[in-house]
Amino acid sequence: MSLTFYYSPMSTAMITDVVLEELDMPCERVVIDLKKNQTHTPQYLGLNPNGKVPLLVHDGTPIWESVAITLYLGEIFGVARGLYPVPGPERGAAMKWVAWANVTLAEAVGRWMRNTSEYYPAEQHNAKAAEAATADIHQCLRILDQALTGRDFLLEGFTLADAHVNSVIDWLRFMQVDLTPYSSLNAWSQRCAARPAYGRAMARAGAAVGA
Ligand SMILES: N[C@@H](CCC(=O)N[C@@H](CS)C(=O)NCC(=O)O)C(=O)O
Repeated sequence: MSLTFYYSPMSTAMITDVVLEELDMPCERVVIDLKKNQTHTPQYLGLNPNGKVPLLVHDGTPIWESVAITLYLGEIFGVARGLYPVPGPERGAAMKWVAWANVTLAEAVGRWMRNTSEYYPAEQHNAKAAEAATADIHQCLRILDQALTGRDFLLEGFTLADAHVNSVIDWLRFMQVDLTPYSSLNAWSQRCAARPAYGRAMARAGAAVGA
């Protein structure tokens, strides 16, 4: 079997790296330098026409989009390891949280960033839109905090659902959003970060960016 993972440290590709570590998957890792535009070479675009990381090539088949990659890995390699539930209601619950993290929560975070962050030109910022995005983010955080109250993980034990939701929470923390009001969420996020697989992925990324 051949598995090649194209990624950049401290990017959207981190969630896939964490999942590969959780699965203990032997794979070739190819670091892509976004500053050098390495996702826009003809060779790379031939594998991923979006010109983005992450990209996984499994036995010659390119798979892009982190949700697709991680669910694919979960289905093939994760069920036996308990990282992804067997088909049935528990799998539905896992998919629900993965979709929620990447569609509902990430959409609100992206909207908030477009209207507040220095990564986007100030003249494109809209105060009312920023206010609405902030309210939507905190509504999501309340939902998550409530779902985690009285339990260690979103499902029975750590799964892809936790890895995905926590990767968006990491993004919010990086953007210095105050998460302290959400105590169950914070305790859970610490449990996710204490996992050896998460530690290995972050240590590798940190070493690559000199953090
Ligand atoms: N929805 C995509 C987003 C991928 C994405 O935006 N990747 C960024 C890094 S965070 C990228 O590769 N940007 C390079 C570019 O646009 O040139 C996924 O989850 O895979």
